[in-house]
Amino acid sequence: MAMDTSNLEPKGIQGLGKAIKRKEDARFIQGRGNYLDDIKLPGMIYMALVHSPYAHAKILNIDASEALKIPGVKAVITSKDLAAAGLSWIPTLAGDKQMVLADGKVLYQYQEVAAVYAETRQAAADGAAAVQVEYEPLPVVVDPYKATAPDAPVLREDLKGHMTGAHGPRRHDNHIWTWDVGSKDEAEKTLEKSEIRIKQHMVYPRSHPAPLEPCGCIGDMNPATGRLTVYMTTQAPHAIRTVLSLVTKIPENNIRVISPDIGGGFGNKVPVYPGYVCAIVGSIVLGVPVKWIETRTENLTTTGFARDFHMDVELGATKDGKVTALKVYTLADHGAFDAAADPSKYPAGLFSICTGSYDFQKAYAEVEAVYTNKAPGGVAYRCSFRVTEASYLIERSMDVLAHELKMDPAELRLKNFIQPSQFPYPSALGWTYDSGDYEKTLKVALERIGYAELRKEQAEKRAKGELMGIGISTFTEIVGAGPSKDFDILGIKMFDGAEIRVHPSGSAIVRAGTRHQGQGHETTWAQIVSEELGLDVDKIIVEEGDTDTAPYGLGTYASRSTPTAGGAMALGARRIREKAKKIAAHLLEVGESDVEWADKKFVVKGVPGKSVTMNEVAFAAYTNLPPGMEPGLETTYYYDPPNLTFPNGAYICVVDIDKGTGAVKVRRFVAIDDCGTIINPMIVEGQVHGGLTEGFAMAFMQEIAFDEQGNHLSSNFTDYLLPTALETPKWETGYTVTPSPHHPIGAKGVGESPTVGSPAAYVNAVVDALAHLGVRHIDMPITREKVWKVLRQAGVDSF
Ligand code: MCN
Ligand code: CUN
Repeated sequence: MAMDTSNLEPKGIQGLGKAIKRKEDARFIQGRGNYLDDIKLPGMIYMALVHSPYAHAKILNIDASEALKIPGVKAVITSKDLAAAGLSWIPTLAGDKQMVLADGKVLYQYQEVAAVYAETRQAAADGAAAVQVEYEPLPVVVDPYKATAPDAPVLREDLKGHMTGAHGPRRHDNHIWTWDVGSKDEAEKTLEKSEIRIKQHMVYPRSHPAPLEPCGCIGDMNPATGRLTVYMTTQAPHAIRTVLSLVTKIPENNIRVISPDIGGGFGNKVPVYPGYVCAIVGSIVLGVPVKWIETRTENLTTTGFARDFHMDVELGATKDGKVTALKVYTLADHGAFDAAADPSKYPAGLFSICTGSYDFQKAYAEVEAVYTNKAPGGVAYRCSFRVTEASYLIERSMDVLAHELKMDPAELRLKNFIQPSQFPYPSALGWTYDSGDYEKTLKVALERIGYAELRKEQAEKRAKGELMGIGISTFTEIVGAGPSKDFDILGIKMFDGAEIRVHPSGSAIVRAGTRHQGQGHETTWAQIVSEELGLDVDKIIVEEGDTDTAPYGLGTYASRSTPTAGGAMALGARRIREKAKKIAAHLLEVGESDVEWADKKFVVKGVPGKSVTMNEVAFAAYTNLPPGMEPGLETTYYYDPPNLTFPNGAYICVVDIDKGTGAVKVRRFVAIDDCGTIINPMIVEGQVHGGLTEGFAMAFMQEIAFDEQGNHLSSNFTDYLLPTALETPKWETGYTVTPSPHHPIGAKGVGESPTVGSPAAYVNAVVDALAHLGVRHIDMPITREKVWKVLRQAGVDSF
């Protein structure tokens, strides 16, 4: 069979807006990716973890003697051993601290209790199974509301009696922090005066990113040189290096973090997990490389949970549908440790974007985070750090209001959108939206789906007793974590670096501090540089993920790569172009002011035939320079964006519901996104398809659930469902382009928009289909069983 080599054919200069195939796919589709588990180092041993069967229990004794008898088992460590190294607890990115291995008690089912090191993976697993742990069960709190009760069991004994936490005063023993924004007084007064007032409780259930590749780490301490190399599935290698250095006191230049190819991150690979720490500690102590890689169950039960937001919203409006005020109270279930990766200034993440696309003059939001007997939560899943919850809240609320007003939900939105003339728009909760044309984006979506005809069809179907619904979500995202004045990780300011080196023969290597996990940076960064420098896109290699070579950067999450590193690429390339221009003038034997950059070459003004290409300039940069000029053509550019970017979109979903079974079929889904200038339309399309599919899964299929004893009910893929091609709808996508005025190429992030924006569209569609039966809200996941119950309660006949 002939190999498809179209990806390897010369592409020439392919700048912004070109739908070229992903450069990285050539290696992925040929099985030549280099993922963590592909890495095998000489003398490497393996680690497995012992997990707690209880959600809350005292540890009376840990006996490793049987484990140590298993052939190949080299060592077993517990919290006590880590304490000797000062590593039994580690700081979390959210300002809390977290046990590495259970210290005296366990706080959630599957919590890591001991680490076993062995010559083979199998021996490590056998060793872990043979460790005997004696537990004394304690009362369990799973419901976050119960965790706030005065008689609730105290989970974090280390904090007992602490009246102040990382982010202010604590209200009760399971309280983490309360964060609020906006004026409560003004919002309440306005609500009282409002002609219409709606209230709604809604839950965004706990979910999990479940990337194809689970998390893993190889610690490789070289006892001869004192140099520690860490291969880690991480979305933020530099931040990890700095934190590792601060925690272990190993000088940062003696730590190299390599994040190899990553099989999906989706936020799951942002936090620091106990397994990482134990693999590194094992290597330091044993002097050999130690590999740890999760099983699927470990991934689903112990790492990176998201959502679990329990929200109460109040929204005021005039009788003719102008919104007046928004007030939100949220109880956030963060599990046993506050491990969220929220920047310190915003403990509730970017939830304060909850006024959405609408011109609210008054707003107030309060988020209270509590501990429960669940794995650390509040972490990321394609969320822009709580924007998913905020967007769901406001988009669902607008539909509840439309229902109350008996107004069309599209009309209600059009009436309340922030207008193009209002940008830069200061929101009531403190953001400055950069740009957008919400009305246009919605109108494109309405037109594309044929909204008016669908409403007619719906009325006809309703008359016949058939169930059809149309759901709209016109969300505003906030992405790009930077600028450094507002954001830091444990004090490390958030900006991003790009290094560009142009070689004499006109090829280049480009490096960034971001780390893609499937997003296509090897292609899009090359396209930005190709656009700015006029170099062939396939002659630009992009490298990320090795802290020894990449410039410092804060990593890839919060759809920040394009807003930050993308900006650094463009500005770095422009800086190179300034020098190149001087060389071009020298080659063309004219003054610099006579040269202009036109059509991706340097041209003598007014003499179109007289020009030099960047390839020629690159060669001259090493061979034929103007007198006194430093040789070479390269730069490192650190870009600290002035603001975040605010992508938006208008999504419309059409569903048909089977009266008998409660099955919901998504008939159509139109997604119009606006992420400003598009670098690669094919990649953006892929991002949108993936995100819409994940949103679909959350809306209809997924929930990380627990029973009252804290038993995890979603620990594998038969209980936590992933959508396949069979249930996934056909997506209809489109774009409007409102460039970001402050971004060097006008681009906004897009990676999370579809997961942020789509859940409300699905739920709104289902509720719309059932609204005439008195249904106002259904919490996700909207399973067949839930809909079936609603239908039977409403007295709907099955046939
Ligand atoms: N892009 C573009 N034009 C734009 C915006 C983006 O061509 N106007 C391109 C970018 O250059 C990049 C991709 O689209 O190649 C996504 O860009 P961006 O929105 O900047 O997001 P990041 O690269 O920072 O990726 C992070 C984002 C997040 S936070 C999650 S979670 C998520 C997502 O990306 N995880 C993913 N998409 C994912 N896609 C895959 N395949 N795997 C994951 O783990
Ligand atoms: Cu919120 S998940 Mo992504 O930011 O890595």
